[in-house]
Amino acid sequence: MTKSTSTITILGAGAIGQLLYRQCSSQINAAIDVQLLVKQHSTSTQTALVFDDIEGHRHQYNGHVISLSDNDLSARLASTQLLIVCVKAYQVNNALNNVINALPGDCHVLLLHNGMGPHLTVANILAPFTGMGLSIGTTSQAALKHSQWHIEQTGNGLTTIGHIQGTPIAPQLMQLLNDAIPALALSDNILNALWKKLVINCAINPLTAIEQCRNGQLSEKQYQTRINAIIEECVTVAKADDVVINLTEMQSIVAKVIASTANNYSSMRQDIHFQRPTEIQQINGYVVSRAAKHQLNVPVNQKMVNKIIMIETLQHS
Ligand code: KPL
Repeated sequence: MTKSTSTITILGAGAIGQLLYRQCSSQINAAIDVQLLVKQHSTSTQTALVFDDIEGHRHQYNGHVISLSDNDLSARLASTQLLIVCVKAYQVNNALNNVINALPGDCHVLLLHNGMGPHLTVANILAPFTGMGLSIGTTSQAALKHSQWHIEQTGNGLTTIGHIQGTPIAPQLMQLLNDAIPALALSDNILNALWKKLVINCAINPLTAIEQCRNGQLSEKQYQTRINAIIEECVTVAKADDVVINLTEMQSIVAKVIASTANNYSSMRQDIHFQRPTEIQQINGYVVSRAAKHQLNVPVNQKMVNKIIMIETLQHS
């Protein structure tokens, strides 16, 4: 790694973590560097990575990967001014707790994961670290992980970031993110953007996981009643949470995402297929828990949660 004054550390080497690493590392300069932080990694920090871009071109390059189990973690993180958390939604709290004491006191944390919920607890984790700021983001970029260090970008899309608390992301780091991530937008109403992405995930993810199908199959007529019911329930709960989303607009967005990602497998379909834990609690489960808070009934979202939990339980029994 070249000598630099600031480092962006990306926590989590899933498909989106590696995609952001690729995008940010193509913009590094003498003042800003980027590294990937993973749970376990060999002592070697230069790792051979493969990135297939959306036009089908393959890029092989060396990436800077460090491990949470590194004895010298604090030194490795000493210049981290921005930590981008790209782990699964249910791993966010643990991942952050594991790293927080090794981060500099003025580091900014950006959460970028599917689903909702962790922002409610992360604000508490960060509370004692008064110099640390928090932002949340959501991305519609899509990538597929073929093997540990080989990803393929499968979709372009908007990435939206919103500042939640504390000092905002430093301007030079924001500039790098802007140059690195195509279609990056700043939002002063990030909860609205997160809810919209949540509704998309609520409608697509559990059904494709239950059916073990590609997203495109959901355009068939047999799914429309369930998809519409899921969306309607979500919009009602969002409203009770003071987030206004237009029902017709949301139905058309979901239909567009199904069409534009027709060939993709959703992340939950993949999780069930590979017998990994899913993010159901942070997707339809979040809607169910917010509905309970407002004494609303969301039977179709509840059914999705029950079915996915049943499949996960059967897989692990
Ligand atoms: O975000 C996604 C996911 O798979 O989690 C969608 C938008 C459904 C694309 O597959």
